[in-house]
Amino acid sequence: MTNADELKRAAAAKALGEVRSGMRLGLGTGSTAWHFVDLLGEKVRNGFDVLCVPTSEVTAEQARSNGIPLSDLDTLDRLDLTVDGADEIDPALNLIKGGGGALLREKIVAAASAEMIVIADASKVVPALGRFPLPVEVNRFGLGATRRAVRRVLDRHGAQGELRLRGEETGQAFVTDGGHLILDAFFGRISQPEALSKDLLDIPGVVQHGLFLGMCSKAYIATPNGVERLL
Ligand code: ABF
Repeated sequence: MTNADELKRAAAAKALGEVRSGMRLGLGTGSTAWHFVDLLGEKVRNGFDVLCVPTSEVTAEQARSNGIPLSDLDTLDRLDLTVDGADEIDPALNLIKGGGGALLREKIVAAASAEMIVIADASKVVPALGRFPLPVEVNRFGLGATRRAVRRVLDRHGAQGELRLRGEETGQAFVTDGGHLILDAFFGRISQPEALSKDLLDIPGVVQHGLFLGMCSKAYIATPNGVERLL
């Protein structure tokens, strides 16, 4: 295992320490969440009783192959806890997520959870959000109009860079589990995340965006000197 993987696994192990038998869990997506699901699988095989809702088809497949029982939010009303990764974490635990393309399901699952814990290595902690491009999930219909509307919002919010359709450079646009597309918005620094969130969601073709504001209650951040807890 690489050093980076060991750090991710250490953060995942801390979050696992908060899981109790009988809990209903949201399972995140990405390389850090992968370690959490892997470690949870070991506990389940030793008799731990959990029922989980995955945030992507990839995580669902990993959970199934680990013998972790799965359900969905049609069947379950509320979840006790969601554990997920992030692309950026600010000092107030606001997040940018969606670099892996699973932001819509991640946000639906986190919103249905009493608590959300983020696991990450220290490279994800930033003084202000925006260095990582903000993913904006959009409907395929009317892409051109939606893209222009998103561009106008970015200009009003001082975005410093371009708006890219994910995958366009390869000639094959990235398609989410929900069948949507992703526009990546290059900011540099997002000075008013709440206002930006509202302005993006006001565009009819925008399905969701990767700003997770006020949703995360705790983060376990792995550093070479150990795992730190941010509250
Ligand atoms: C998911 O995985 C995403 O929201 C985020 O984009 C990404 C983080 O991935 P990793 O843990 O691989 O850095 O949580």
